[in-house]
Amino acid sequence: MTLADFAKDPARLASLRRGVAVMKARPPSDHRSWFWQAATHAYNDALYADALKRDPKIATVDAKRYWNQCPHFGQCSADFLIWHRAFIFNFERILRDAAGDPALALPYWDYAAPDGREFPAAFAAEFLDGTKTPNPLFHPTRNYDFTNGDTQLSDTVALARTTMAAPNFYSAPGQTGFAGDFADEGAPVSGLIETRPHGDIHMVVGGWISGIDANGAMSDIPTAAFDPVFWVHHANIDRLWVRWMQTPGKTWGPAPPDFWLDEKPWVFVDVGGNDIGESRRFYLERANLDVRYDIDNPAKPELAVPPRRIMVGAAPGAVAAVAGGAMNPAMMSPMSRETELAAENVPVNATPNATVTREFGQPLRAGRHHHAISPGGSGNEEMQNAPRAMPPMVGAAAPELNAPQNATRVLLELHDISFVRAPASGFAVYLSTPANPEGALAGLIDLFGATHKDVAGMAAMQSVQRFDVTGIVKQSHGPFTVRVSPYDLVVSKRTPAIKRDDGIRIGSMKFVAVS
Ligand SMILES: [Cu+2]
Repeated sequence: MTLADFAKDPARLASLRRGVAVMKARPPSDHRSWFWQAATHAYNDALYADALKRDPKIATVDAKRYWNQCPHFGQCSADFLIWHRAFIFNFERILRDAAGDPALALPYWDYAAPDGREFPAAFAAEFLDGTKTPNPLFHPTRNYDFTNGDTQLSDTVALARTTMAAPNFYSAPGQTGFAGDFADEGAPVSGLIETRPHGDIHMVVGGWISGIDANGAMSDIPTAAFDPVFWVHHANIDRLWVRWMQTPGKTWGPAPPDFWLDEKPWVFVDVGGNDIGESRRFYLERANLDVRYDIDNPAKPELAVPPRRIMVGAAPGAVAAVAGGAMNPAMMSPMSRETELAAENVPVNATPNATVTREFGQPLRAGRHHHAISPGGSGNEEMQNAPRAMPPMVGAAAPELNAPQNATRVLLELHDISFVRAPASGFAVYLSTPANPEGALAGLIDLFGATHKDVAGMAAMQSVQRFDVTGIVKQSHGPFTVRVSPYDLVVSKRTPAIKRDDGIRIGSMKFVAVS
């Protein structure tokens, strides 16, 4: 049920608070503790050092196996929804057990509803109703202007219209999916829901805490799940997934292959202390987890999970025949090549007050800086049915660069994204041409997790984001202008919000053809 309704019942709210308080009081080496559950998502060295002081036994935990498991570190973007569903499912059982209340279910923070636009009051107060009793749902590092009610979510973020209107679950060439892509490991094209509302809400709640010169917990991956509001945020992300599935006219887009659906990539520790981890297919079908929402309606059929293509035990030759054209092209073609078409290495500084532009004056063409991801294959191994997106602009390609002739996708890559403070605005990227100066939306910059430098045990990764601009590039030869436009995460209820410059920098931009 919605958090707003849930919070109206004092007994329910007390049960949630009790569960969280009990978990927080458990030693971090206990898999049912707050630390363990949050670290399962991600954690940093400071949090670990603090936990070690309280409980030397955590040094014996197999951290590699159980912690830092969230798929925000270059795993394919299609794992975002599935992993987080499995994660909150297991968490909910531990919370219920800790509260001693079999009826307790995680409420969801419905930010699209009129009573969900502000930070939830039950989580905001440091102490309970004028007492000195700490509120277990409080977290000290949050964006104060938002949690004290000075600002509320903008329509853009709260309603996430483009995300909810997406026709495809998984990304198809030229069309970013609601849930991302199962073939984009390494440099993801984030799924629509992962950037908005998911990432936007993380940035709004966490923000930048000027008093301590640090990001709020929610705006940084390794600290996010330590804030209790993380769980009601992710419960809503899971519910929005269900709502999207109930909306008529939705399709899967490219269906993932069976081996991907049947893989069991993750392990969690359940309430009883046993390792569990089901297949992606298992978590995709929410009936398996008994995940139910008040928006459920048997009269509204949901988009069904694609049936298994191959019967177990079928002759090997049947695989190719049955799987045929339904698979994602990138997945079918391990020999895929990437060709750089144009690059701009002068950094762009994005500001909350104005759109900044970067011109790609020359029509895109295969340049000298090409690189192949893997040794090129013979013509037979290239996609047979690929849309021929690119021919006009690659006429001058060197002979070994025939790849763009049958390019399946054109990507706009933003490299080396960084910021000084967790940004108080979001940024949308548009691609415009002389014929369309307004430009078409390429995507939103996913600033939540743009940098990974503070995650325990992980080397700093250069952050790359990719936008599939195949559709836009197909319609024009350019020249292209990339526009980085700020949008409001929140609106102020009193004075106009101050637009803070957060030192957001995009190191370089590239157009890349994938074939
Ligand atoms: Cu999240």
